[in-house]
Amino acid sequence: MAATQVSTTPFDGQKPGTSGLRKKVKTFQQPHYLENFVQAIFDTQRGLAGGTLVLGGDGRFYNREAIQTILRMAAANGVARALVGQGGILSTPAASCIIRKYQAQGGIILSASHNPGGPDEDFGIKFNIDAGGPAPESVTNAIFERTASIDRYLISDAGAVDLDAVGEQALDNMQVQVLDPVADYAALMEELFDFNAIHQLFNSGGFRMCFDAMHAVTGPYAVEILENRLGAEPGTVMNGKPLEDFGGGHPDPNLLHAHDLVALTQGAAGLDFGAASDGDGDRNMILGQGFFVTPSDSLAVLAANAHLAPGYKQGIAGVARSMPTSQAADRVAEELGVECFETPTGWKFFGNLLDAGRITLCGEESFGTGSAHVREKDGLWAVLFWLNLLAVKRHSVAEIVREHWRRFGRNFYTRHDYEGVDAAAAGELMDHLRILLPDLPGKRLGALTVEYADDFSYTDPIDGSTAAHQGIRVGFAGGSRIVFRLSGTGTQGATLRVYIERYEPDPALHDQPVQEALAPLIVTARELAQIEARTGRREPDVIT
Ligand code: VG1
Ligand code: CO
Repeated sequence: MAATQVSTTPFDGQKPGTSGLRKKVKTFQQPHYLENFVQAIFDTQRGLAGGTLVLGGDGRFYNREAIQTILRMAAANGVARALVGQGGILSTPAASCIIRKYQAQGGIILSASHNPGGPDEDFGIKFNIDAGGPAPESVTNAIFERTASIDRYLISDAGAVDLDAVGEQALDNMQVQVLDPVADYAALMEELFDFNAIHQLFNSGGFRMCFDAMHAVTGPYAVEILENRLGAEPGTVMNGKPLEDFGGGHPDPNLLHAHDLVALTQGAAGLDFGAASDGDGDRNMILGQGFFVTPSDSLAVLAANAHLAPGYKQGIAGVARSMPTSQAADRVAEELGVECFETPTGWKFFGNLLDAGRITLCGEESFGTGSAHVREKDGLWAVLFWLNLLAVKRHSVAEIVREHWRRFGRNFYTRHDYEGVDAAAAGELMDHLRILLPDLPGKRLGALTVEYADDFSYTDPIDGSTAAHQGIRVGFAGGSRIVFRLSGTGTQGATLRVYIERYEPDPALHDQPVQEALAPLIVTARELAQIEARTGRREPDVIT
């Protein structure tokens, strides 16, 4: 068998967004489309030749075909060893864990995360660097530039690898190792959390929980860790079988898309704990009985209680949150006397801070929480962290969060998404806001006075790299904020995200319904951005 060189021509728009290149499956199925992007990775990431590549995906439609193609290209490009998840499966955090553990030179993760899957839905590809995290912008820009001039790719004509047989195989001169996708990850979780305490909680008789894998990648991980190792009742994991189309659902763990799970936690007979993860296993949603923990609060609660989990008993070095994430974690960092960083949206911006030991925990409002144990956000990790807290404290989820609010105050928080908006109109809306910015400080909007207004830009404190135009921030006296940005993960039209936050120190006012507590700010946001006039939308499609 031999490597063949195939002539090709560039495709427009192979620019990775917030988290890799995401397009419709049909786009990826065009001849040479996947190959061009993958070759651009090999052409720019020279360390892969002679090195180790980790490869796996969330099991969505087209995963297996893409993996076979990438393996044949890896062999032709001189990769010495490929580590592949059995069945082509690796959750995003497990891929990060494996890159680090086996000191690979990088990894390719096939996923469109929380976007639906199937022949007419979405597919995605992402490159992770040797530290285990998403490639920084310098790398994704180089890959994108290469896609614009690519004229050939290399591919072996060898036959298919048996993805289901754990063990070693050869593909030309490349060694292919098919790995149990769960084992290394599960071992890492056992190092970080008190499995005995969680086991006892499960055996205490009074604790009932459910984990919704949403027919996505975390099914096998959750069954092994929660049911087999921790002794949760069989059936604790619902929708645990990964399906190519996620059962037709939207594998996004939020109140809208995980409604079956949410229903199980409602009412007096509701479960004590509910949790869910997304398509590729890096997001998490945490629920108590009749209680939803916002991801921003979850980060703050974990930061305040980290010392209760064995992996973090020394305390945390610092914490980081993406800019639109609520400022709840900032208050905890201040009290702990550790650094707090505000980064642009997307996990790639946490990598340098984690590598440098400046932060231990980080998170995003978009159901993402993680730590220095890997370089991706990690859904099951967050679930285990919460279970560890519950096992130690023996309080309910709601009690833990309410106690946190009493101590630190509550950051009321909501995100309103307007999906499938006309892209030109969305761009103009953002331009309109940019024009308003210089005149906003000092102005009264509704009952509040604007303190600052800017288009967020970030300078990485470790390597000095910069990222501009990361979202419009309008901050008010007293700590309230409105943030506007356009999504970088969609595949159709534009998605406008409006993030709204208000700080409330008074415990007597902590129980208001969130949308009510934020109602005046929501009106201000809509008026300021002229959302209805510019998009034709009166109400958002998704509220989280
Ligand atoms: C969204 C979230 C962002 C997250 C990204 C990837 O990006 O807002 O916080 O990092 O998805 O998550 P955007 O650009 O659409 O707002 V995942 O679970 O898709 O890897
Ligand atoms: Co994801």
